[in-house]
Amino acid sequence: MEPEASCRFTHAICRRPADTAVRGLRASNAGDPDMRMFHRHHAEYVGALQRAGLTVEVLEPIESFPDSVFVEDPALCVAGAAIILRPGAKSRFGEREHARAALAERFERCIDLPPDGFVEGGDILVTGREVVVGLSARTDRHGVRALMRVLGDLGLSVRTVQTPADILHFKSACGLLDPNTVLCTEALAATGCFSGYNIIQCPAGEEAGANVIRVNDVVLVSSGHPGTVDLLDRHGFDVVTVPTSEAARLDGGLSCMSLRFRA
Ligand code: CIR
Repeated sequence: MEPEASCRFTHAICRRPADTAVRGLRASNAGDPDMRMFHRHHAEYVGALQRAGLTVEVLEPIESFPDSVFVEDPALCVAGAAIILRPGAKSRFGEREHARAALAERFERCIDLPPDGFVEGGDILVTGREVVVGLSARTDRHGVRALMRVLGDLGLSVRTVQTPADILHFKSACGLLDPNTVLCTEALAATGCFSGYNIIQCPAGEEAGANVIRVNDVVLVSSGHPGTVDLLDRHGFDVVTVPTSEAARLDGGLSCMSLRFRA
């Protein structure tokens, strides 16, 4: 894979939030999402991807899966292939059938991650040189071994790291800024998992803003993280802010609401 491919995309797939999202999973209850606001924010998110140059397909909500707006978790699109993952959250496992239905018609290579382990897309960071996978409460060693085989066949190398215990997904604490540069929390930087990369650390108190996404020439940052915006601006990144307060009530951020790829 060309290093630039980790940041340059032509298409994205999103899914509108289901009304049942009010019953979505969350580590601690900061209140249910306000669904009118969630829909508004989702539309802004889609608009930001479009302005970044992507053709965005917005799939219909799936009421039987409250967390299905977070399309990143049941699939991975990389190196021209779609991989149907195995979500580790019981209530989300069935989302893989819907991911397959959407991706099989768009990708010539649509590969089912073989059983028996679990992997969620939120634990996978594709950089310009490798695929970093964080073991977490949702992603286990069996799953990562299976993913290594599948990605190895696609010519990609996989490195396994440990997701810090207090966060849901590896990418809850980091995001790619360019093929060799990551934004991450101080705690994640301290683990050494990004040694060899350029690291920009989130300002203290703005850890929730670490989950940025680089889309072509811009970096999308969740609203409410002014220090992060300033910092990235000073490093020469073109920043666009997108509101995610309602997704955040369900532990969601920016990367989780789209599958981005080059067609
Ligand atoms: C969950 O717990 O699975 C959802 N409520 C949030 C998933 C967010 N996904 C992500 O950050 N990749």
